[in-house]
Amino acid sequence: MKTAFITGITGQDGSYLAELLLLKGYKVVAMKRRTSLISTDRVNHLMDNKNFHMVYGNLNDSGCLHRLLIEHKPDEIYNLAAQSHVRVSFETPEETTEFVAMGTLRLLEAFRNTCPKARFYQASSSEMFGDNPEHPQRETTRLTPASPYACAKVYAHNLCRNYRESYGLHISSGILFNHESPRRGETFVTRKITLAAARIKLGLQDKLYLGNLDAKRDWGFAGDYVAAMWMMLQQDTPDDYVVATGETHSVKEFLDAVFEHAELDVNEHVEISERLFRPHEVPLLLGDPSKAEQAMGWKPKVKFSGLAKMMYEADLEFVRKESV
Ligand code: NAP
Ligand code: G4F
Repeated sequence: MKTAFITGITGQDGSYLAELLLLKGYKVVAMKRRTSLISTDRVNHLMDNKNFHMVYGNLNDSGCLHRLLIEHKPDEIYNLAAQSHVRVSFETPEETTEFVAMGTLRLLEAFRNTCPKARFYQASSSEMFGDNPEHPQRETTRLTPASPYACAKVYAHNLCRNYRESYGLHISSGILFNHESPRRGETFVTRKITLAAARIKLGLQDKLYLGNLDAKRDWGFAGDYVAAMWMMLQQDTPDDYVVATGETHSVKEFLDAVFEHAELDVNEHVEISERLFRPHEVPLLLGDPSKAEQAMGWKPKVKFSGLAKMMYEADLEFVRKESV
């Protein structure tokens, strides 16, 4: 039985990845940090699985990372933990850099020193392309990060390549474009829209405040994207891969798709708030996933309108249950 070590288990991707690895017969050792409120909603359904082990740890704590890797001897390490909100990174740049950049460095050092035969996945991001107008973006596109979050991800991405080349380690980075799901954090724009639409539909909310509706993103489904993470670590040779749908849509298009499906009027319920704009915007992300498709046979199954409907329907159900 293979052992996988996952950081960021309480997040969207951690929960889908853990499900996938358990189905594949892995023992999953999942690291969570201590929080004052319970944060395990997305993985509570896995707690009774005898192959799922939740352990406390933090990317801030080198000693703890070394101890965990020595104790559990993973075959695969998936580094998903991050302060992952781009706008928040402008408000907490040091904390974001500490977790995203230095946290990755600490985990890489623990990996190199304790279990160098393991394989390592790094959660890199399309945000690293920033405001580079060249598109579609691929593995070779120049990185021009446009937020403290993206700058920290570029550091971590480069460090992973450097450790791979310097020490011959099996490290792959997935340059994942935006991926969403009913488990997406409530402050990311897709989930903010689907949750608000569900609440408006049920008469529990009237207004939805949004920022820049013109930004375009290449939105896919998180369940599809965690499969690409696993596939990367099954390759004989480590490498970096863009994971995307190859389609881009504006925030306005996502809003319209959800409100149309919900039979709601955008003009009646949506207002623009300057507060929600960013100091520096990434105007357009569009990925070219052809390398992942050719090398690993990876293809996204869920596309834009299916995603919008899936998320709205799940939120309608969620809000109905919450309000009884
Ligand atoms: P998410 O839902 O925000 O989850 C982030 C996870 O990191 C949470 O489990 C969080 O724990 C944990 N974490 C934060 N700081 C930590 C620390 N210091 N020590 C240990 N754990 C810590 O993010 P996601 O959407 O699942 O994304 C997973 C990874 O992919 C992230 O690295 C993100 O930057 C990257 N990424 C995401 C996307 C996307 O569209 N979703 C695209 C490209 C790259 P708490 O629950 O305690 O906060
Ligand atoms: O949903 P978002 O906050 O995601 P963003 O900034 O693209 O970042 C996400 O995807 C990255 C991959 O490209 C990940 F690396 C990162 O961790 C995260 O998962 O914002 C999407 C767009 C932006 O252009 C933003 O300005 O939506 C626009 N937007 C408009 N109104 C809003 C809002 N974003 C948020 N969060 N909230 C709004 O009210």
